[in-house]
Amino acid sequence: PPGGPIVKPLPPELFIVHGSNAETRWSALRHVGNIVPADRFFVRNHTRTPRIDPGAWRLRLFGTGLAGGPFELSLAQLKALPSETITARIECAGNGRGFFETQQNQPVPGTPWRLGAVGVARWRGVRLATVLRAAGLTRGAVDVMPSGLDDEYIVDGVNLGRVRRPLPVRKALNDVLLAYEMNGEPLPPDHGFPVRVVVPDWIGIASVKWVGAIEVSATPLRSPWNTRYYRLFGPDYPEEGTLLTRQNTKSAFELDPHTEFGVGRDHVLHGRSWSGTGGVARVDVSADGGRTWSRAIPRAIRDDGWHRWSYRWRPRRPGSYTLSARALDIEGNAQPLTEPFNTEGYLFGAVAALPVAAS
Ligand code: MTE
Ligand code: MO
Repeated sequence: PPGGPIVKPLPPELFIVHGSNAETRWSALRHVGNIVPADRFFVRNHTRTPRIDPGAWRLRLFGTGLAGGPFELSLAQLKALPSETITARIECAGNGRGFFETQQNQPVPGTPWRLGAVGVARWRGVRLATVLRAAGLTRGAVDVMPSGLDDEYIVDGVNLGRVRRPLPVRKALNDVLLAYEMNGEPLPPDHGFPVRVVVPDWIGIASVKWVGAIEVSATPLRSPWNTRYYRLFGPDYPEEGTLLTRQNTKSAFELDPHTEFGVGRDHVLHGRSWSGTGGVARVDVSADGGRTWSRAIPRAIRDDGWHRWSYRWRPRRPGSYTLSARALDIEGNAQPLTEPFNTEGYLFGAVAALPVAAS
């Protein structure tokens, strides 16, 4: 379903716009370091970017998982709590969805993202654990459900309410941040000003933007975003679907499709691989559509958010070539060559072919 308007400029050399969502062009990361600047970071809005008065903003915690009733914080009170800065990647569960159709001939509804619905930023804020404890979290709490202050989401005339998705209390207490800065600046409006949730390694929907309330519950919570959306449905999955939590592993070249290269010369190709399953161990690259593979060279001593690599390539004859990159995560899982179909087109993690040319 279509989203709503984005506030920041979306120059065509930096973004591919899909209706009112926008993905980063991979060529726009060619000269960008580890951290994606906010003005190049993808945007995924279910409706539209709201404008929120930071002075009037409150975070309200409530529910059966708290002792002592509802709890409220102003932005000044949140900022007075101990802060932390983390590098974390946010990636839409649908990133790569377009390849189900273009590469596997399996059309699916939803935004036909290529591979640009992902970004890494430095996020500063307060640990959700700190706020939950201040609010009187009880030992019986099981689910924590942040909800956004953007418009209610209406699909086919049915109002599904505010964007919200339960998070198990275990994850909420582990590494989740209530962020008020992105890359050293206040969050931009499109990325959740004044405060968003950042859930490292999980699908993007967990990282609720413009958070206004958090329900803390002693019984499991449900919302459309953990029942009808963000589950894998289809012939390979159980009837009730498989709940999505962590991201999978993907790779991309910092190139636009159909880039032209000079024949008989060396070219240094740059790319990145990333994984929600703990990190990338190794990346192989093929320039012949997957017949032969060679090892890519890491570009950094230590990965932070993603694994950046390079690969030296010399096309010997003019014509069309297919570039592919395939990562192996630290658990030993390689990106597959085809992705099992699911009806919503989530988590396309297969090797994506990039057509280029040499002349
Ligand atoms: N939070 C709210 N309140 N409303 C939204 O539409 N979209 C989610 C998530 N948080 C969304 C939201 C989805 S699907 C993704 S992928 C990420 O935000 C995108 O974050 P970004 O726009 O900052 O890149
Ligand atoms: Mo998303």
